[in-house]
Amino acid sequence: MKELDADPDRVRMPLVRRNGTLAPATWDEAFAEIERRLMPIVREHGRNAVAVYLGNPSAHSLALGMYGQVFLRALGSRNIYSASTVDQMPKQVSGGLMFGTVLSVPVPDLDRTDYLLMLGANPFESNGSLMTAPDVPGRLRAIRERGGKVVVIDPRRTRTATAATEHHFIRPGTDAYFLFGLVHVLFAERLVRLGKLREHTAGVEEVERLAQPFTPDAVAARTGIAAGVVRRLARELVAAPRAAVYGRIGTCTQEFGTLASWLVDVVNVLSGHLDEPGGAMFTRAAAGSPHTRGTPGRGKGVRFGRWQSRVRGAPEIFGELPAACLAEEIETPGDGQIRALVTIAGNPILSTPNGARLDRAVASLDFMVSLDIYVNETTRHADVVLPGLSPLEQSHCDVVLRQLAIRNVVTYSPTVFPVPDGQQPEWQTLLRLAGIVAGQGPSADTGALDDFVVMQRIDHEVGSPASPVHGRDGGDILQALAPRRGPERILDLMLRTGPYGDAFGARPDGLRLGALEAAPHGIDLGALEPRIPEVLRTPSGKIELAPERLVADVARLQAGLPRTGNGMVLVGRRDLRSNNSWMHNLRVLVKGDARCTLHLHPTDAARLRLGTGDVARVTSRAGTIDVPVEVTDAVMPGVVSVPHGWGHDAPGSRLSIAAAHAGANSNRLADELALDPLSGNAILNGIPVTIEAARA
Ligand SMILES: Nc1nc2c(c(=O)[nH]1)N[C@H]1C(S)=C(S)[C@@H](COP(=O)(O)OP(=O)(O)OC[C@H]3O[C@@H](n4cnc5c(=O)[nH]c(N)nc54)[C@H](O)[C@@H]3O)O[C@H]1N2
Ligand SMILES: Nc1nc2c(c(=O)[nH]1)N[C@H]1C(S)=C(S)[C@@H](COP(=O)(O)OP(=O)(O)OC[C@H]3O[C@@H](n4cnc5c(=O)[nH]c(N)nc54)[C@H](O)[C@@H]3O)O[C@H]1N2
Ligand SMILES: [Mo]
Repeated sequence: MKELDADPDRVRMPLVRRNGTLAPATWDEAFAEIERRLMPIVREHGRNAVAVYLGNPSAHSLALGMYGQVFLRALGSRNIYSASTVDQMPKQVSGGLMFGTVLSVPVPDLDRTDYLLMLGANPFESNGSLMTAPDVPGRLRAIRERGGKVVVIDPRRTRTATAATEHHFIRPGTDAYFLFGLVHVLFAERLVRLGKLREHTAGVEEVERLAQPFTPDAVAARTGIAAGVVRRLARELVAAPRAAVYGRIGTCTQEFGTLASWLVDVVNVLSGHLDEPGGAMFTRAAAGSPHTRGTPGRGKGVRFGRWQSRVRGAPEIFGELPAACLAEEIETPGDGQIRALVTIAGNPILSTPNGARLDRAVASLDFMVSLDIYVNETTRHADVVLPGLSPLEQSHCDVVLRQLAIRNVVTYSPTVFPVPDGQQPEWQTLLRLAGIVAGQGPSADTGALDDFVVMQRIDHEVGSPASPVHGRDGGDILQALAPRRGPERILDLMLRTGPYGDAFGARPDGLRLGALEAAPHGIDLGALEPRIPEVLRTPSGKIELAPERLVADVARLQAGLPRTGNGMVLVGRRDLRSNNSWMHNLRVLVKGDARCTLHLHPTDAARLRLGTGDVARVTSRAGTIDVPVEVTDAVMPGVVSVPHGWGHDAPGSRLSIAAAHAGANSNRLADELALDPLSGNAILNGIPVTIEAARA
């Protein structure tokens, strides 16, 4: 935190491109430049000509999360892209279809479980993900200490796997087969335990029928996990009084991402562990959760595929398009071509497939604006860079990830340092951008816009029959939120109208931001509690175990069952001292041995005549990179691993320390044409590659 705060390379004032280079400018100059360059594009080519890419930190920042949406609504473009389609979109789709909202994702009740089956996750490096808690490694160790069991399925023997009771290598991209194998055994051996979920679950017979071909023997050949292990794990899962299955990056960013994500929860349901203490449960977050809103137990369900991307016809997904389509939408002429791009806290040239192609595409844009704290591989192409703040200069409440917390908790951190002179909070930056694209010019009154934004939210609350403030006077509520402004005002409104809220006086002991400010260590709202059927928002009011769109994709899975390819495939990995692409300019995190290496199994190394320290040339359909080899039996034979987020050698970026630890961009190998069809998610694991020695 200190190094990030003090980093001299961090951008602290707006930059505007003048004669080809990014030069310091005032905020007024920067917004004037955006007005001057962006609005003619909108007028001449329409709103879809402006694309937005939202990066990962926009899900972790109050300002970006709340006001990013305001900007998107004001812009009104269909060309919205985000890191979600190189990450968790498959889980959002499967959970949405099964349980009814875009964030209906059950999380393992880590502190009470006796048995955790974990696929494609490495919390000893990542500390979790769709499972939010401090010290996840400690909590995993505690499972074993209380006599429980942790089973890890991963093509690499990770630190998490080493600390687990049991680890099995799996051929990348085959988790759906393995999980269907478990489902097959549950039915074949009459182990299905629906318990109290029986009356709330539809589609059980359909799942039984679908699982027929996926016998333990059939899936063993495909996955590399022996049939006996599949049978035993299925029996153990059911026998364990409290058990949960959890899948993460490795199960999402792959060929069958949505099917694998679905089957994780199918197994949770069939083994009797969904919505049970110690099983896979739904968090009841203090703010922002879609499944604490509306009518309990029933809803509209989720909608996606409402339109298609222009060039490839890829599906719209919860209001956005697959990030892997961005380059072609910039490159391909015609009506609706992207001519301008706004990136918000993202580095898609390193994070999304075929980075080299995207790099060229982005360089060809007519205009680009980036909200970021660095000039990096992506933002170096911007015509205007609008700086964010150091984390110590921003208040924080992780509204999104708390919705996946393993306990109902809420915390709020005020700013540590004031906003320095000449800088401004990002919510104001986003409001000024919203003002520009709404046609109000470059100097819109952000105070008035902010009042308008909060009033819209208040109107929505008082007009919603399910809201605890339904029918109240909106003006009174606005008054009660004074003198707060910006994200704090919206957060207070969300907390007070949320499931624990004070409902502006109706529940006097209820939650409000003031209570959080008085509780610097946060407020514990208790252990997770069973929430079915109340949590459901499907049109049927049931858990949809066999949603039509998922069922339709099973044919594709079945078609691949006999496949036996024995070529090399690439997977990724994370490291504790790295965070995607943007923590590499901090000396404390990059010192020591190089992190960006190719993990190669000894038998493959011998065959390829490569040793530790040699440089390998790795080639896929999409591209080629050279990476130093690290021979290790921690990776499965036939599988190699390179971490993503490296490749800091681009001219024009301003990352002096990262440049000295450049590494290679593994996403030059990821294929932008290969998507999980249901979610539009990129396939970042299980990429076919060839490997040879790089010529010196
Ligand atoms: N091959 C492969 N590729 C992957 C993955 C993988 O496992 N394998 N993982 C994927 C996943 S899970 C993710 S989430 C994506 C991440 O993809 P991205 O979000 O595109 O990339 P990040 O590296 O997280 O970039 C975050 C950016 O936000 C900036 N930033 C940080 N804090 C702030 C702030 O407060 N305000 C502003 N304005 N900017 C800020 C940083 O400087 C950086 O440029 O990568 C994906 N790519
Ligand atoms: N230190 C650190 N922490 C982070 C991040 C970071 O970059 N660094 N990134 C954050 C972000 S944005 C996210 S989304 C989370 C991700 O959180 P995790 O998913 O826990 O993170 P990974 O370490 O990428 O773990 C994915 C694992 O999947 C394995 N894998 C690859 N392919 C397959 C497959 O086909 N099947 C199976 N079963 N496994 C496979 C990989 O070998 C890897 O061990 O981490 C977050 N936390
Ligand atoms: Mo992520």
